[in-house]
Amino acid sequence: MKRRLSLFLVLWFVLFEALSCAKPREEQESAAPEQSVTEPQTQTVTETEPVAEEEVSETPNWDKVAKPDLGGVSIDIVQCPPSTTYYDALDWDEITGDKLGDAIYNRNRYIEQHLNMTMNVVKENGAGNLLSQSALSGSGDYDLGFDLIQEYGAGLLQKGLLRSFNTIKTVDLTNPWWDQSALRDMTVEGQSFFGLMDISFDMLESLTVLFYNGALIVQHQLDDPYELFLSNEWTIDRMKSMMESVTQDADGDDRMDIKKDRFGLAGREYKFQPMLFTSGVQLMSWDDEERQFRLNMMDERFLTVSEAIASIYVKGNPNVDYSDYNAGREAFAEGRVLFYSRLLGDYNNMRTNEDDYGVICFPRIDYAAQTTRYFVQDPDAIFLPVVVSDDNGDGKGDYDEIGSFLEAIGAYSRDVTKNVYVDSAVIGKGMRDQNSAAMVRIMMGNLGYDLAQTYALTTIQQGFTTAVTSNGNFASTAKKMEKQFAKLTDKIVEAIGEAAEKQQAYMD
Ligand SMILES: [Ca+2]
Ligand SMILES: [Ca+2]
Repeated sequence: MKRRLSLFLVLWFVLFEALSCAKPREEQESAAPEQSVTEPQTQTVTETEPVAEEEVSETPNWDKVAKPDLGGVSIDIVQCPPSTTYYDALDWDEITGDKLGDAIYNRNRYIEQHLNMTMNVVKENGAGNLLSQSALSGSGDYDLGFDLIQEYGAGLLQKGLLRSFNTIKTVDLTNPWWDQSALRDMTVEGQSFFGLMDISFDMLESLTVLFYNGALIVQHQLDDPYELFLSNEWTIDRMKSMMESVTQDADGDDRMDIKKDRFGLAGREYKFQPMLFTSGVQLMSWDDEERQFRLNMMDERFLTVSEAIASIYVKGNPNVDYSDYNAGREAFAEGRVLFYSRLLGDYNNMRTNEDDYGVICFPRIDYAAQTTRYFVQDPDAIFLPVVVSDDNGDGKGDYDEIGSFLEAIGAYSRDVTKNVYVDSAVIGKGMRDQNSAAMVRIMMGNLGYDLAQTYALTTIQQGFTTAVTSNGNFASTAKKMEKQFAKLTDKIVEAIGEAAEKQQAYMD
């Protein structure tokens, strides 16, 4: 059984990879006529005929997903009021002329019509708390919540208020619209409490990236970062030497000031996670065989990577300033920063930049790692509470209906809405060149999530960050934290065990 399941997973990964590497639609269209001219028609027909219907469909996922009549239920989702700078809204009240906003609005109405249901998105501050109250009181006001994972995920789980998505029989988590990277990184004891899927684009908006200044690259005759990436030379050392050649005490007062001088790197440091992920290591992981969390800080490769990270981020390095994010953004806008570390969604704030800029992933320590991932910083997740409403009055919470809704909207978003996000929101407005667009697509195909963040293990995160900034001894820091790590993670394993037991009762 287990082997068969993993074979399915492998197949899905292959399919997922194939989909995410697919050429943009324009290229496919322009290639098609040429082919029909040069190839004999008969050959084309015999080769494609059996699956022709499926291949021409622009909505292959939507075509095959179940679209049951949900009998008029209302699925009530609580989320925080949408950010003004990030695309995290699950719904809008009306058509406004914004391409992505309208695509989301139209998607939702389409799903409502096809499934005979209402999608009711309630936008309130503290959505995670409201979901908590709804489940605790048993009112079932909200069928789903959508909020920041670090702020609410572990809290809701430890209060026993979350139900794993794999307990819903209408949900199939191997479907590609469920982020397979998130499932791989965050599934513990076979339970998946955090919904990262193609209903929102917040995990893409929350992808950590480096924006780079194109003019400085030219002026200082530096290599193009994307070319380095393509030739497997985009390493932490390479980035470091580029940073060094740009840094300058512009006003000559012998001190570096983010408001005046020129820097190799500025922006947010994200607890130094991005380069761990690109280098194929993680602060902590779940060990399925031992059934416990592991702190990886003493592993040899983790130490090597951490020391390389510290060589950039250690306090006092004149090439770097991450003390003031806003000043860093201004310095980048003014052309005084080579690399600016921020979330992908921050392209919205950069349209007034003087110089041309591009997007590149964080570099890695070397190209030995086969498991490069691109770190997603504290995304919004979908939470499924242990109490939901029973709109159709069959005496059972409407879990099956919620599951069918999520599957349908995920399938449709993957086929239609996600393309609008990538093509018009990210690439059409923000990314100034094709290389950046290609880079973004590569990153989106392999996201990475941190368990210390997911379970809000702030003291563990803090221990690591202090070791980095002080260029401290990682092994001795890890040794000191071991006991606390065991204590904290035992509580999580216990909470997951209790949640699993509780939901077993619902399923019987
Ligand atoms: Ca200065
Ligand atoms: Ca019901």
